[in-house]
Amino acid sequence: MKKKITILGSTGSIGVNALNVINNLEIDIVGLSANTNSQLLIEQAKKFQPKSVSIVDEDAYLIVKDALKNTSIDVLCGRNGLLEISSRDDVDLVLNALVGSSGMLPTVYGIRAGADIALSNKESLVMAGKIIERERKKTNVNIFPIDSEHSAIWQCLVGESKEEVKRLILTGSGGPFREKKISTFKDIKPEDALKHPNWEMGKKITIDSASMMNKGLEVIEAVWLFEMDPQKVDIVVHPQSIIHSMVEFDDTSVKAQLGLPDMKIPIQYALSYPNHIETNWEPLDLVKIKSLTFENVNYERFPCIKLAYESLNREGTSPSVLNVANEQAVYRFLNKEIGFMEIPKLIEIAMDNHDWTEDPSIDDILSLEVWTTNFVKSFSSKYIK
Ligand code: MN3
Repeated sequence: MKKKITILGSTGSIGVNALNVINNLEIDIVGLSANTNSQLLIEQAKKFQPKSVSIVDEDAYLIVKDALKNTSIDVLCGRNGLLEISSRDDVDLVLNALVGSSGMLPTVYGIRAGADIALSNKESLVMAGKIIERERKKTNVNIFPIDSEHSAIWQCLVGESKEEVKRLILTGSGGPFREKKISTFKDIKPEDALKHPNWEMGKKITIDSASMMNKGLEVIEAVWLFEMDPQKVDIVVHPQSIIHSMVEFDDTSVKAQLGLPDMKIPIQYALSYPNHIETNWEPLDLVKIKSLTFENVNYERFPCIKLAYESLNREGTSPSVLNVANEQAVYRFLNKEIGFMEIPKLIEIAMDNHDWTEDPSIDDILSLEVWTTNFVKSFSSKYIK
């Protein structure tokens, strides 16, 4: 029987890749969602004939509604439309490729509706890891990571016992500023940060890669996905992005997963698990790559990583605030309102000043999201020391 799936964020880079990948697989598209890109959503809807589509932007909704008026496809609108399409009980799997904190609730709703989640939206677990773990166990659904590092760890753990894992080793490319003089970091412009050496990604995640906050968020993601103690999750810088991550076992044996840096591989594995399905993609040629190198993380250069570990240390609401503050600080940086090195400073100030609680509910996290957003948006950069 064909697997029935919904793709949230189908017009973004992960969503588009996912729709390319499913040509290899036995899959039925039940729902598609987009934020503002009406033209691409219309094209995708005509090609894949889902039962429903949703689009957040209201003007874009009118365009999609009109274009699909002679079809049986149901067109939903706004944040409510997105949540409705996330909660359908006739899907086997929801692929969440939304960007940022707004992807958290759709993950929770998908789980509550009994769907497995193929999760590219790492912010879901950073914002609400504990709640998502709890909800997942209640409905007994799976979360399959669509993040190259977590897919690598997942593949390394197949057939292994988690009790024998000594540590997870996340690899990170180090981004475009791995070798840049720290004294010149204050002059970094959005254009500089948007150039990533190995991966093609959206704007938000590209800035997160430049600040290495992306790696920090991935540490938190790994803690929840693999139910691992934060002390057992390490990072090593690996500029070639060929080893996607590793697992070290108690006997010092290390397993790694390798591949060219192409998101199609983790996307397909999340949809085809436990199988590796044949493709015509370019194979990894290690002789051509010649050398793989490794370095320690420089925390002075990348304070965002330290903040991510610190948020895990503080537990409770701290990782949620870290995540939302980072998102808002990144937008302010992209708008040229603050400098690159003010991103971690704003996050730290928000973490220190929020109303901390140990075991927040979804509603607590949502109100904290509003608080943090306003706090970071309105914080005058002249007070950042
Ligand atoms: Mn990643």
